[in-house]
Amino acid sequence: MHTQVAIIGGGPAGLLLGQLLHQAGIDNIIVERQAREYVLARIRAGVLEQGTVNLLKKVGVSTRLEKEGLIHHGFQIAFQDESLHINLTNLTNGKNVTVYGQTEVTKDLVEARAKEKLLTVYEADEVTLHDLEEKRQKVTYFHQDNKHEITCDFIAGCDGYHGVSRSSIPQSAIKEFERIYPFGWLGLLSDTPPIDPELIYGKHVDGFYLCSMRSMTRSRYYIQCALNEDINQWSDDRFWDSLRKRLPTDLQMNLVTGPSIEKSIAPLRSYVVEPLRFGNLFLVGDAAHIVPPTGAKGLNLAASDAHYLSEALIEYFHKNSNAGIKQYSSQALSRIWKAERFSWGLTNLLHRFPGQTGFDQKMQEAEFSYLKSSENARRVLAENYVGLPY
Ligand code: RFL
Ligand code: PHB
Repeated sequence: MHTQVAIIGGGPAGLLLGQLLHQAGIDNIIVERQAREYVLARIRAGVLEQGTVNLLKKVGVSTRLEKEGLIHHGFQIAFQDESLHINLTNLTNGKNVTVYGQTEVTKDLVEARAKEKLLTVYEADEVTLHDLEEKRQKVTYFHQDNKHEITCDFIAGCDGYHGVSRSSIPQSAIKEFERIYPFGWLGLLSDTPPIDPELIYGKHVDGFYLCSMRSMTRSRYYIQCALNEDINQWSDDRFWDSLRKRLPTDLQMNLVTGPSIEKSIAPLRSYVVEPLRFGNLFLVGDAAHIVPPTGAKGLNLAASDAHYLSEALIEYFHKNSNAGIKQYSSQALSRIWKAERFSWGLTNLLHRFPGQTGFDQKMQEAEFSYLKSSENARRVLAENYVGLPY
């Protein structure tokens, strides 16, 4: 088989890139390690920047998003018993974010791809990339014990943090930057109405919490937990009790609890690899960078990377110009580092760090107090939260 662009990984980055390229008449094949059902069942992000929504509109997969997505004009930050409203729309000249689950984005993209009869190979084992520095590359994999081979002009590594793409690049050709946080997030999804129409990011002496949602009847909550926490030790009741205790007193009464649909622990990490290109392999999304989920930036960065790379490849195939693909890494990294800074800052502000000193606590309090007193400070926060321009 031959294709112009072989896309490794069928998560949001790979699927969106595939649609953007297809729309420009560039053929592509997605090679995905997991089964389709597994990919469609993953519960992850919930907040989409306008840029991400615009890209989904551009590739024609926004019907359900426009019907079911919840436009949020603001969110709350709670510090112990004090709350601060961040009015995104007023602070950013009319911008907002859309609450629509990554699970739904993935489903819409998978369906659009199937409708266009574009090839996605699911359950591909031992995916291996070859000849990355040659004019023509090769991707081999096993499917139901048979070996297959795809030749291509470019490879897009969209296979997440644990994928094969980044690890196919010689260590000497890249530089990695990383911060691992000494805690995780324990998330719970339930068919209960959200505690508030807006998201609440909170800080309590017990640690961070987030009240989010998927719809007005489905809630997503997170609490900061230890890294070595055993999920089996967390009954639903224990989760609800811990969350309720962290909420501002006046909100505790509003918490509606119910059985969990899903419960999982995610570690928190900041990570960037540079550059995003090796030969004719390009890294996109979580394969290239990880942000702690505090700023809701991971999926949105995957979308902006897909946008930049699609433009570069379109320029190559349509105008026979290398200029875009030469720029991809530095262009994407410029936006990535700003989102890294924002997510790191919000993580530092809102979490309880083990061994945190009185000074560290005072720094967090001073930052919250500054946000309360300065519209400029809130504007900076809002501008980053809605997403920096492409
Ligand atoms: P994905 O989604 O990990 O998809 C990669 C795909 O590649 C496949 N794969 C392979 N395929 C072939 N060969 C191999 N060797 C392969 N290895 C892996 C995988 O099976 C998978 O299908 O990466 P992608 O597409 O770059 O998308 C990134 C996003 O998923 C991620 O950044 C977000 O989920 C992060 N995130 C959030 N982002 C936001 O923008 N807003 C949010 O509100 C938000 N909340 C979150 C989050 C992530 C979380 N977790 C679980 C870490 C909340 C949480 C709790
Ligand atoms: C979510 O709803 O899963 C979510 C929302 C905002 C975040 C992270 C996760 O910052």
